[in-house]
Amino acid sequence: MEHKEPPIYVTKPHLPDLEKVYPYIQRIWENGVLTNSGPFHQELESKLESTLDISHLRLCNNGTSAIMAALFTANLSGEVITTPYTFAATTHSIKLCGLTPVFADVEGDSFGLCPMAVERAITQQTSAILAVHVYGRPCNVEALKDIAEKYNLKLIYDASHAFGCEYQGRSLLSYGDYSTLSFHATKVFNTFEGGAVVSSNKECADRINLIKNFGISGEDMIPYLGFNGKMNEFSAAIGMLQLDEISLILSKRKQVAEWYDEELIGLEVVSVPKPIDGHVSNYSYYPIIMCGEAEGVRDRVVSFMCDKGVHPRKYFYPLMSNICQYKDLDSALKDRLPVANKLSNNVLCLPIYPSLTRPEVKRVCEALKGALNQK
Ligand code: T4K
Repeated sequence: MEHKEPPIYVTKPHLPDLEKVYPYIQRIWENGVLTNSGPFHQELESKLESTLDISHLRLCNNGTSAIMAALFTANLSGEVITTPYTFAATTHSIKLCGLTPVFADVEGDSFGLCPMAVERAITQQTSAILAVHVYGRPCNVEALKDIAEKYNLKLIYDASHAFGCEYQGRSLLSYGDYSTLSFHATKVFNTFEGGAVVSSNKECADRINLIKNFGISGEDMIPYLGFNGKMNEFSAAIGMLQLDEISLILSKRKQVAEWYDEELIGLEVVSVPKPIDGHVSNYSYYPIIMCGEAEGVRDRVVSFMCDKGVHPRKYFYPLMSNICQYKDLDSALKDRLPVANKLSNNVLCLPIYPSLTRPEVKRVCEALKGALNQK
């Protein structure tokens, strides 16, 4: 359908001024070091650790290889309990590492794994829990830690959405044995493609370094199985520039979220997830949930909005337990995942990014309200 105004997509990457990029490129050309832990790579690692107030961060070439590096390093076998309400990268990483994903349901408020459902899914074969801080909202980290300790399981967080988030006065990345980050173009902090693993101790972080470098520890030593998960110098340089502007990026995102909050007040058919006590958000996504059970409403809303040039996204649909690679794992799966199925059919994420303007937010909300009036 025709619409005159430019499209508004779910996100738009923040980019540093091109003028600021040139000197960094010049330094790469002068150094001749393009990858394999070059000077920008090392600088970015330590700058990220100090900015995020964490230790043991190791850069990777994307968020997926960060998850795989964590799974490999944790030395797992058998089954990994995980959430179906996530991006394909989480579940596929488990399978690609030769492990079996076992889905447990999520909580309606945090969108993260439900601890009781996790405990019910534990078997003799379980070796780890891979949870996701969906939209940067913290999982029930205390309960998951208790379960992991009780059953001697590794606890890994896919924290791809959680850059800069805090929970109970400390970085959300400091919970669990490992937290993995994505620095993809669509993320709060982007290096075009990129990612990182935050480990709970130096020994594991050192091992991540080996795993993401083919398992090589020296010219004549290859003690581990590994792959190429290294970040290149250009991405690391972009990361340095993005980090200089991270406060501005986060405050602009917060402003956009507040505009939405104002615009959506009183809209009864839609609910906005409530803030979680003790959580400092990075406003990486602005999810809304269609209330009521009417099937297909969310999809009609999305297509109506797209016709108006506004492109929200159904993060996360389809649910990972419903896609062909995983749906036959367990015939009772669908019945065990009522909350995840409901969210997956009713959530949409509205556009949010630092350069989104107030009139654009109004346009998004008008398209949403128009769609809701149609149904
Ligand atoms: N774990 C979780 C929980 C994740 O959400 C992700 C990634 C990962 C792990 C894996 O991390 P990486 O290996 O990717 O580092 C996007 C992203 O590609 C993906 O990184 C992200 N999650 C996911 C939630 O969203 P798509 O398929 O929606 O991307 P795409 O290309 O449709 O982009 C969305 C919108 O962003 C476009 O409509 C326009 C805009 N855009 C996108 C790109 C790539 C731009 O304006 N410029 C760009 O360069 O998956």
